[in-house]
Amino acid sequence: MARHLITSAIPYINGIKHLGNLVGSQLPADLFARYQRGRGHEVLYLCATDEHGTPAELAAAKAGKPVAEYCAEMHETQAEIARGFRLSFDHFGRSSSPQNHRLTQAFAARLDEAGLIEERVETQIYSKADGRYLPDRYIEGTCPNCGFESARGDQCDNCTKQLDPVDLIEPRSVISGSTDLEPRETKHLYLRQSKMRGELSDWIDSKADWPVLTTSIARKWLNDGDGLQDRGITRDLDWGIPVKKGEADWPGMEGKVFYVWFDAPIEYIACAQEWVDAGKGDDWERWWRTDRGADDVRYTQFMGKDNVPFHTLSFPATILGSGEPWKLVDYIKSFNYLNYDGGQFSTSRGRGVFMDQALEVLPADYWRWWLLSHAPESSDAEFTWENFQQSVNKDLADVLGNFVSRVTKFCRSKFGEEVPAGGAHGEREEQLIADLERRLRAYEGHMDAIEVRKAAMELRGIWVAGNEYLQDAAPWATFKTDPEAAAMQIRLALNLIRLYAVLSAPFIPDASAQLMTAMNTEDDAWPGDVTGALSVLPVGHGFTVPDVTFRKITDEEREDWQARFAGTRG
Ligand code: B3M
Ligand code: ZN
Repeated sequence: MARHLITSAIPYINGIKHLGNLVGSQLPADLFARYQRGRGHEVLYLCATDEHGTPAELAAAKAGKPVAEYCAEMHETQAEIARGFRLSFDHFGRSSSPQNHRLTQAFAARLDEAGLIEERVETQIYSKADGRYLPDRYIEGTCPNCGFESARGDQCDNCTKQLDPVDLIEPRSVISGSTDLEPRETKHLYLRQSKMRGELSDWIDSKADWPVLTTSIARKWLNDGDGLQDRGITRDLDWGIPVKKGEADWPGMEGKVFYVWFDAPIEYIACAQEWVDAGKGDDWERWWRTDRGADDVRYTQFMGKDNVPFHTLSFPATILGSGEPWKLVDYIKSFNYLNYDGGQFSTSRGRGVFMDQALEVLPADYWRWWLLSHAPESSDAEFTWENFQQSVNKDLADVLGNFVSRVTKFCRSKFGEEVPAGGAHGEREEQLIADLERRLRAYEGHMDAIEVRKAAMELRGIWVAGNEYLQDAAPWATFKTDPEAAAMQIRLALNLIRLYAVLSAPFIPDASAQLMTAMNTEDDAWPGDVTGALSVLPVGHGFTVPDVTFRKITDEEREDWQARFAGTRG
């Protein structure tokens, strides 16, 4: 039995995520976790909310709530929606946890001891009225380039020019509106990751099996001259993890917090501690410490391409720099973007389908199937309602759903609600079994390699093979001349339904559970071979006809939804 540690990028706390976010991290990670559990392996699948940084502060201010309260509520909201999508986290933690505070401060102390932290003095904008330094996004003013009056400190939304807060004409605080701003000197900590270029470069070079998308982004940052610059890991904010050297104060760093991208990946480890402290597990070190057994663990991370530099360079720099025996990631699966109906998903403009809305419209399995079977792996992908309707109606309703309904209903009407006895397999059955055997191995191969689209295609092929068999065998016709043979065909088909439930569970867990219940079995063992799998339900085994497994999407619904999600979410 292998052991799989699986993490998906931890979503920002500042709102509900859209389907593009979902398919780029949590959903494929869940697919892989379910698959590995199904194969009988030990899995620890962790995710959390990413709760620090200016986006969290700004979102809380907009909601008119204290940040801590806002984060606690939004964490619950995101957890609830994740349950709705059947994301099977072993724990859904919080980067603001006490465990992450302690661990982040401990990492900073270790890096300092290793000579990898440098204190630097720099100039930043201080607001006297607000009594604080203002990060770029907290400053607005008139754009020197186009005259737009609400340009942000980092960029003008009107002409897109990249700005520095000192460029702005009549700069003012976003918090108070005060124009009483002045540049002041302030001290910050820098992680000297440039000292680790060689080590990081060797490590990336050793990952010949990684997706090109992952390694090409990592190499670009490594080799882009200043890609691996030393990185500021502290900020002048109230909300975050206080800068400390382990448990000790850090002179000169009072009132400062760690940068969100420093503490967020450390939460992957802290989350395992939270999992233990919540009473769900008893040993986190065997997953994370190579001196405590984690050498045997295979660690896989899932994320969108924009997160790759932080996971291939910054976080490994933290881990390697600490000099402690932490587990490093073995495989990084990254994704391109999912676009929405001729444009981009937009959180600010409410364009596209957000996770909560998706579940209001249709159950999780419909979305899971479309998203996974169209995962943006080799290039960006696009969600359109036409394509969604077509996939659902064809793959789920016509192919899988229809097979289940025809087989169970025919059996009930001719043989009753139990697996019928009958003759031996003939040539057509042997041919089906050989075909399924080949397809099963291909499916396993794609799932092991986390080739999500190819795996979905193979699974669909497995469903189609059953349909074609049913069409050729035509038990309804066979029954008229040879009821024994028809019984054998149906016995095989009923067993095929159970096999489909087992194989499809990582993609469509609810439908899979429904089929298992209908087939009246808890035997969800992954098939050793197809012949064996097709004799699990013995003659005389009772079953029931399930309700409709998947319904079709009508043209009218499609048009309604298209209009409803075109923009400006309330
Ligand atoms: N929260 C960005 C994102 O959700 C960031 C990921 C952190 S992973 C440690 O895309
Ligand atoms: Zn401008």
